[in-house]
This record gives sequence, C-alpha cells and structure tokens, in this order.
Amino acid sequence: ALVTASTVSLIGAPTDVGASVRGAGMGPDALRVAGIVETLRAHKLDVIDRGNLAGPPNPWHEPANGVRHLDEVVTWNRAVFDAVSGALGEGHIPLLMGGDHSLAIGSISAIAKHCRAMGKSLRVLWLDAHSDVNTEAISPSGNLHGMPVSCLLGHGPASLVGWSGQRAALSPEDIDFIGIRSVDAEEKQAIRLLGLSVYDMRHIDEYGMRHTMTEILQDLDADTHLHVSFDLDCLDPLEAPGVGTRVRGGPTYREMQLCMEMIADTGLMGSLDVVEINPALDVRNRTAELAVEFVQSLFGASTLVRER
Ligand code: NNH
Ligand code: MN
Ligand code: MN
Ligand code: MN
Repeated sequence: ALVTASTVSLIGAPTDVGASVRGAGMGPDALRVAGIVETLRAHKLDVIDRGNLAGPPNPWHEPANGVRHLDEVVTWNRAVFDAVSGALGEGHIPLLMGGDHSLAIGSISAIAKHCRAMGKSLRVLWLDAHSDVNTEAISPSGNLHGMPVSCLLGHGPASLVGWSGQRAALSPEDIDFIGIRSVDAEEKQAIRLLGLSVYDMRHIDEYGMRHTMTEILQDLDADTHLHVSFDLDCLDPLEAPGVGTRVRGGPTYREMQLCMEMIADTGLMGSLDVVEINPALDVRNRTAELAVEFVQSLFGASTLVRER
C-alpha cells in the first residue's frame, strides 16, 4: 500500500541547541542539496517546502540544573509545534527536517494532540542508536537531544512537558525503539521502570530486521497514525558518518532499507522527523543523500517495483 494523503510539508528547523556537538543546524539545507524535494516529487507526491523556521542562535553555554540551553530548546520547539500543527491541520504529512533530536518534543506533541482530536491512535517508531530517555536528573551530558522521549512521556523540565494538552503526549506502549546500542547507565533503569519496548541491536542480530519489524508492526490497524522519528545516527557510521554522536555497530544499508520498506507497506505513516544530520562531520553530503533514499523508501518507492 502507498501512503494515501499525498501532500508532504517540509519544515526546516536549523538548530543544534539540544546538542553539544555543533553542526546539526545545517541538516535542512543538506537535505535540500541532496534533492529531497525533487525526489519526493518524482514519486508523485505533492511537496511544499515551507522553508526554515527561525529561532535563537546557539549560546554555547554549559548545562544549568542538568540541562543545556533550556530556553532556546523551548523556543525552537514552540516554532516546530506550531508549524507541524499547521501542516496537520491542512491534511498534510509533516516532514520535520532537523536539527537535533530535541525537536521531536515539539513535533510529536503536535501530532499527539492532532491524533486525539481525530480519534486516532498514535504509534511512534524511534529509529536511533540512542534511546533518548534521559531526564535532567540523570543525563550525563545535560543535552536535551538525549531527553525528548522522557519529555513526551511526561518526565522532564516543566517547560518541555505537557504540550499535547495532557501531561504525557505518549504512553510507554505507544513507542517502539529500533537500532538502539548506546544507553546510559541510569537510562537503562528508566527503560526498565517504564517498560519500554526496545528492539536493540542485540535483538536485530538475533532475530533479523524482518522478524523485528513484523513484531513491531503486527498490531497496527486502519485508525493508527504512524510517526517515524529517524535519527540518522541509527545507521552504522560506516554508512552514515555525518552525525554528531557516532556509535559503531548499527543497521546496514540493506537492513535499514528493509525497515523503511516494511513501514511503507503499512500505508499508515502520517508524519516523519529526519534529524541529527551533521554536514560538518560528513563525507561530501553522503549522510543527507542516504537520508533522502530512506525517506523515499518510507513513502513507498520500492513498492512501485515489486507488487505485494
Ligand atoms: N545518551 C547521550 C546523552 O544523553 C547521547 C544522546 N545523543 C543522541 N541521541 N544523539 O540520539 O547525552
Ligand atoms: Mn536521537
Ligand atoms: Mn542518536
Ligand atoms: Mn509496543
């Protein structure tokens, strides 16, 4: 099945305020240079590039009360929340081009609010090397790009919690993690306490990507809104070197393609984040080019070749 809603709204959020490695702010333009607009149009999707949001510069401060740049992260996320809400209100598929992964707080809060209003259930697929379940109390870095999942579950700095209209935008059973291989010590405890479904690299090694995705996607129904939050550091850094926090041992190109194709087959993807591309650390523009290939697969590019 192909995704039915056919207009994709591209929203650029050029910031790295949630990270401590600089450069992810160049992600949106790297994706444009890699041809994201033309590529999606070639797949018969209507694409509107809404340009880049504006927000505060990176003040480059040390963490305060366990978080770095809280005010700036709040301001950027507010802009993302409004832009994603606007796109959803028009019936479009919002595609957030980050920017660091803290921006998923704004995008997923907007999506959760929309889903509740539409009577849809929301499922989030978190593709990442990291689980991003830190809080200001346990984060070893203070970087908010390591905390978005907690904020969405209702735990985190008060100014980043409750944006969907309920304390928690997501319940633990609404989110599945794929490709995880770097989890901080106290983050592990949080994962266990919350009962999160983490399909880590050990799981993918043992059962394979096909079985893993079959398991994750089995209980979706026609009323599910599927959101994909794609952190490019999920991929093996041999494939995708242009990220700020590389972790060896991720999915290969083919494994990630299969993951994306199986998501596309559901026909349920209603929104997408593409985050953490760092052109300053890339080889040419390889990581953004890869991202465009995977986004294309998420929108069903390969189902056009092979009928199921
Ligand atoms: N877990 C680390 C932290 O919280 C790294 C987070 N970095 C990411 N997350 N890129 O996806 O600081
Ligand atoms: Mn992440
Ligand atoms: Mn990551
Ligand atoms: Mn689940």
